[in-house]
Amino acid sequence: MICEKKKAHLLHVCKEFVETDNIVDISVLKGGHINESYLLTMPEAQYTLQKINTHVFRSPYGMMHNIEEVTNFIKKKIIYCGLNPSRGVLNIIKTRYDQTLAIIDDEYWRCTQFIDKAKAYERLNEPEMFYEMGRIVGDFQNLLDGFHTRILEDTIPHFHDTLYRYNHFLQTLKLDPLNRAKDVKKEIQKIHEYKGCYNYINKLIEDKEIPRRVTHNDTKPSNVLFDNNTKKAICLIDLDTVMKGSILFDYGDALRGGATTANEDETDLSKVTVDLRMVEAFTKGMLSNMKSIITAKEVENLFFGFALITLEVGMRFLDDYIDGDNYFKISYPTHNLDRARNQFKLFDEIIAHRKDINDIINKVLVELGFPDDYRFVDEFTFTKSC
Ligand code: GN1
Ligand code: MG
Repeated sequence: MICEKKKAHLLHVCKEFVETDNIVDISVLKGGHINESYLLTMPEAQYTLQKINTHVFRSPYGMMHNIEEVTNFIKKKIIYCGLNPSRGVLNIIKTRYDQTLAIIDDEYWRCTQFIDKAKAYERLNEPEMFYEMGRIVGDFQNLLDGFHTRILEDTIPHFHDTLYRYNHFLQTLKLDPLNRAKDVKKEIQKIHEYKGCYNYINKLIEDKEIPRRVTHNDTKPSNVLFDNNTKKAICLIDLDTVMKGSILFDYGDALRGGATTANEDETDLSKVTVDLRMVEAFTKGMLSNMKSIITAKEVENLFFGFALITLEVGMRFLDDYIDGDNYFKISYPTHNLDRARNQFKLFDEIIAHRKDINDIINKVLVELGFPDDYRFVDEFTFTKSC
């Protein structure tokens, strides 16, 4: 339910994008830890209206610049392939003055077309659907092949720079504004234990061992749209974090959210483990669509991406908990701590299933006919001193 005061404010915002006399309905869209989202229903179509969280996105215009450049590029590729771009990519609705953002009372608002007869799911329970997600994550790379990373701004600098995240965590620990650190010593210890691993992926990029790509950076299942009739994945949504990065994080983040047996905030940790069927489904979908793009070095490090992003996200939840919950939206006081513990348990399960996961990756590579040098070599262990 939206209160009258809020409704009046929303109508004021809507005026920038649509003819308010024709509005059929406005409702809250749940999901997402950062922005505030609403579903706007008009006679001709539905739209997503969002208030940008400027505490997180300090450069909203930079973010919209990235989204506009990437979606325009994808649109052209889709048209070139003779397909329909209205269902294959996010469509930004500009303001009446042709702007990507409306600034109202110091708030930044944007509007995008809500693709009809399509749906995003918080959890994907069927391997077939997760395979589809893998296919669309791979397709995102295909569609952006030829798009130069230099066009993009670093809208959240160091977003997946795990070492930077660790240093930030150390700062938060030092400040410990609510005196919470004393109660989470075990969790803090876990983060310290693996500090030797945090720079590994970024070093691979810096040393040009793996390519810097245009990546989505938030590939959770709820950020994929599925066609209601065909159940095929149509496109990736929530392009807020599109920046330059590594496919290892997009791969890992997708598994973190989709190949776990429990929700991100499940507190019964005995329920949290890796669903190997889902690992296989996603890996198959993604690699089948990236055969001509992904490098052997990237393939070799897919497992590492899965493990590292899980620890990184856990670290960010714990950082925010100790900091006083200023970043992620929470529903109760220890929500961020519960999320962190959940991610640490998932990390332990990933490590425990290392051999199974790598066997799956190798099996998929053989099935898809990748050359022999595209294999996971089980020499590298995610050790505390890697
Ligand atoms: C945030 O807003 P949402 O839910 O799409 C976060 C991601 C985290 C994710 C954890 C900009 O994404 O990095 O992985 O929560 N987005 C930002 O669920 O920080
Ligand atoms: Mg997001």
